[in-house]
Amino acid sequence: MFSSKEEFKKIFVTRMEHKGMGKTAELAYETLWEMTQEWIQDRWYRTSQLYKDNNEKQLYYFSIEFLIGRVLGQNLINLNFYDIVKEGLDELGLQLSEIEELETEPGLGNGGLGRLAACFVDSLASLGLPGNGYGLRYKGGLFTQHFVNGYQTEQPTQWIQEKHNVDVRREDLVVEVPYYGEVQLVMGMDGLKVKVEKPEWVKAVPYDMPVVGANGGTVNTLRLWQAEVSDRPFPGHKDYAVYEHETAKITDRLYPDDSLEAGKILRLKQQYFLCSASLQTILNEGSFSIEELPENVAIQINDTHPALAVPELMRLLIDDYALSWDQAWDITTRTISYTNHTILEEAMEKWDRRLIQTLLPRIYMVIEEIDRRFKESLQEQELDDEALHKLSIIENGVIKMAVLAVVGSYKVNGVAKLHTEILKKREMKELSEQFPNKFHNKTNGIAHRRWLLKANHELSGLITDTIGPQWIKEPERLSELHYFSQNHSFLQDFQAIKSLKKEQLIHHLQRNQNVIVDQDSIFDIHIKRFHGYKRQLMNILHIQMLYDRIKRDPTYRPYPRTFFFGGKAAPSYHFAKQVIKMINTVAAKVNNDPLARKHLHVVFVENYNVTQAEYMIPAADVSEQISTASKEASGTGNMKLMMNGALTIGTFDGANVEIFEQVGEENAFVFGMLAEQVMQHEKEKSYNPKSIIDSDPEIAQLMEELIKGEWTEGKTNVDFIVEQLLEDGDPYFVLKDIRSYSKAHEQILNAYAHPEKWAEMCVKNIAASGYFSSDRTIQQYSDDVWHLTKIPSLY
Ligand code: F55
Repeated sequence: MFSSKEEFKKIFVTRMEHKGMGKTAELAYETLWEMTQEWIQDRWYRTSQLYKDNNEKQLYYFSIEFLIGRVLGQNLINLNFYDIVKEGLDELGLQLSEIEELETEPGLGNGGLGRLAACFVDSLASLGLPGNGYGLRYKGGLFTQHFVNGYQTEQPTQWIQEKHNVDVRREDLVVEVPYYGEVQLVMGMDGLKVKVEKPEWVKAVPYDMPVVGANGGTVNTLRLWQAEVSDRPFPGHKDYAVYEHETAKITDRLYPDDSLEAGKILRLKQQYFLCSASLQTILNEGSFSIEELPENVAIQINDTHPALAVPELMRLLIDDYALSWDQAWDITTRTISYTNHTILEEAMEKWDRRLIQTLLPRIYMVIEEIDRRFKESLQEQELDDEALHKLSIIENGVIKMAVLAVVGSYKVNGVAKLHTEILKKREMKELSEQFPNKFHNKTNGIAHRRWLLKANHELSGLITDTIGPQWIKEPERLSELHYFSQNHSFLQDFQAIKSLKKEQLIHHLQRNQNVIVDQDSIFDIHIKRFHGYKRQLMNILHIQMLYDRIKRDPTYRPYPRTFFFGGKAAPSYHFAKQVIKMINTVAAKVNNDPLARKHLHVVFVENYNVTQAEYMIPAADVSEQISTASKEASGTGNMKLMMNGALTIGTFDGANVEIFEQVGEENAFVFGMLAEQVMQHEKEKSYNPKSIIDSDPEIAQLMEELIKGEWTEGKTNVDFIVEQLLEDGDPYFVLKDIRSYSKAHEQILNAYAHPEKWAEMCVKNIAASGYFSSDRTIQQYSDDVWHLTKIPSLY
């Protein structure tokens, strides 16, 4: 379409002229959008033809969330048009970055899990692998966060823009999903058959989005389902208006909870909607005999949210394809595999038996039979009650989705080495003993094309100028930067880019939030969802300690630091919301104190999302990864920050462990309890936070101030926090770890005092970050689980 800047400008200008008058930036956005879409269409079509012609095995990644972020800029990057377009627009007096700002980010996810799915589809396409995403087309993505009087408020977010849709409605591929109804046995041609009488049908309309791989070589599909009223006869056991209303609600909005299982009927409807619509389409579209499903299709379920895929596939194979139970089970358990993302008890999905029985009566029968047969298979072993409890799918009126997912799939993985070990040795010990070959690790990764190439185009340019462009295709080649980690001029260039990215973040914040940040301060960044175990509380308590020290000790005048926070709390998560309020309160106090302000600045970035992350991550000096050891399954922000040359202050948790392994502990700031110690304390209930207070006067003073209300403005918002720390036994070991955390921060200050040495450590981090590209993760999944064949690149 265009291969040079001049050509681009010519086509662009002609198109703009055709569009006539209007706001220039908006017209430019539309024009760019159309131009890239046209480019993509042809490749998209050709990719699907190639898959068909070669009968390629396809992977379907089922996920209730795809946190894709803005699309236009990423497509330009992956098509290698970004530079041409940027420079061309510059010459026309337009700024690409401003045009990009016009796109509303599709926030179809909560956090790590949803973003991982987005990185994975990027990597699949970039590696030329036949893999597609299946998800839901929520009308409203994750809420927009505002602070009112320091408290989080939530506002619904609409991302769908009628003018330039990022997806294509596929009327030709509509399927119908059945809810409710009565299960009956009917006599068919070949014996008794199960039939669900008078179900309530909901129409599932797919909307397809192209997923453009690196160099535009492969264009795969992200298919998102939208719920609409069915054209089929309505059974009439409820008011049609109620049915209409309930149907619209199915894909109306994303559940904003990333940690507590909601247990709500609407959530169950969403999950089934995704599974049923996707499976029906996969079976309809396949050009193979049903017995060969596992050779032609792999289905990966992203956590247990799509675990109903197991009984739904069984139902379709038995009821619609007339297979026997054993045949169906063999096929199902060779097609589906499952990824676990958490060991937190409260996040483990459990469904009330009656809820499933009412909403999905046939599915309930299938689950019951899976459970019965599994229990029967265990009978010969002498298992104690504890083991039987851990191995049961249905127990005490609830269905445990993780057990169903493990039993119904051929591979089960954790998302970092430590997490997988904990799954195998503890949380899922009994299951892993039953199925020793099922369990494996796949350490998460991130799409370096978004988190380095797109978010930090300047650093990417420097890397390419230094080691050549090969690293883009083979990110592990970033290791070649190691040779330059002591090269003075390279380090200077790196520092200049870090400053530039800080400046860009400062401008962004000034424009959006009206705060002014000191560019020369240390940018210490803590960005992630708010949760007790992620310990944003420990960070803010530490800032309070620093404030006290500055006030108390005239010799303590540390180098200026800006502590950035970003993240949302689930609307129902009271504790997390109190921590948000507390950070805002502390920020106001510290920032308004003339003495403290010279050394400390606290900035809470409102409405943290993918776009904000793209500004914050490249500007970071320090990456806060301070979860209570054993609790964070992996973390992926840790990888993004490392790849952008931030140094990690972190615990031995999740993928931090592997980050330290790759880069060396001497190039990070490691502190805190080990997972083993945490779990030991939990088991023996042997930790008492009061003992910390008795032995550490500084912590004692801080707690006293909190109790006295010195950190609140009249309102007693910290009461709840103090109660958790003292009365409730400090479940996330905040007081236990805060001393060693503080020491690690002192080490940071010492290291930062030597700029060149600091830069050397940053570069070593970048050099060691290639392992954390999701290209590596996806290749490993493909080799060990999905067995996909790379198609030759089209271009
Ligand atoms: C969303 C909905 C529910 Cl009901 C439960 C959890 C979530 C969710 O968003 N989980 C999530 O983000 N988990 C995270 O997954 C990441 C990718 O594997 C990990 O890096 C991270 O450790 C984990 O917490």
